[in-house]
Amino acid sequence: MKIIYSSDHKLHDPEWEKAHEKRVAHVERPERLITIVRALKEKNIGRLVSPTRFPFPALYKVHSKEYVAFLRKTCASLGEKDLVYPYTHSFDTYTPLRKGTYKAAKVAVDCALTGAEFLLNGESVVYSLCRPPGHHASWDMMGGYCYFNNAAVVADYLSTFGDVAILDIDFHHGNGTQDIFYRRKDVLYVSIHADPKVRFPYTTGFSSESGSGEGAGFTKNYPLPLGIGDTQYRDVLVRALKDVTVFQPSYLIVSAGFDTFQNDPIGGFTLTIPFYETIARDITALRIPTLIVQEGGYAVNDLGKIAVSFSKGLMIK
Ligand code: Q9C
Ligand code: ZN
Repeated sequence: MKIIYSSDHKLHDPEWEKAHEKRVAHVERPERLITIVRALKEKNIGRLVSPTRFPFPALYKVHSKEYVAFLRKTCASLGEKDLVYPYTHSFDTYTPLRKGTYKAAKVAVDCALTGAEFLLNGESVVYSLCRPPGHHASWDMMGGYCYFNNAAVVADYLSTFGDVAILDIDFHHGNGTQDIFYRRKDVLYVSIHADPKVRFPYTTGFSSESGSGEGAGFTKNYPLPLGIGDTQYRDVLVRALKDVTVFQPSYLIVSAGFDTFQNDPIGGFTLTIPFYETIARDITALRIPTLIVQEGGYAVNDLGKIAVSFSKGLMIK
């Protein structure tokens, strides 16, 4: 299995975020991917491949040129130590810009697109280690630690070759991805996440949101109460995978967040490490060419083990 990775993600280090007017350590740290890559190497899992640089048109299908330019220019204007929370193009106070953020975010998109290229060339499962994550970013808004929506860019790109399903298993609802495809019937969005009444992003991800216009019925939300464990999660996963099967997509993109893990510092489900292998097996059992796109997951001490477990389930002959 090919694993797409670039160390350029380290250019984005959010360092701190605001919580009740105090500065607290930011959880979306470079150590997340460093740990995952180290563990995969140690266990000899997969083959690391560097992303190639893609031209901008694919990005401009999902994000406005004005937003992309705003990110590029704002980051370029910053000094090495600066950290700013912009007051336009942002919907929360968790998603800061640093000098290297734009470059890291662009490389994350390239990691996803490079993975897609391998699918088009006949690979069955590819794992793109994207960082920063993407599923909260919409047309011209950053938020939830996300700047460019890696999964959405790659879904739109692949949709020119056939129908695409996105399965989002991050702990949080992917409001950005949902928004981008809400009116489309050629990209199915299915998400399993924490009840938005109690967890970020709070205003989207309710089961009543199911798409509109031509896209009516092509968005499916499965919000779950906090405390959910392996068994209950799997029941819902099976239902969500059924939605994917019925849609019969040519490609499947998985927004894979590991913040569903029991010890995640900002999560609230109780999934165990071995269960990630089961999730991956259930996904690959569909036999649809599949791109895994890394989203959240903040239990830095266990992320390596989680990624190893998940990857074991991805490896099909
Ligand atoms: N101060 C992803 O998992 N809320 N984003 C955190 C803690 C924001 C998570 C509140 C959570 C965003 C990609
Ligand atoms: Zn998340």
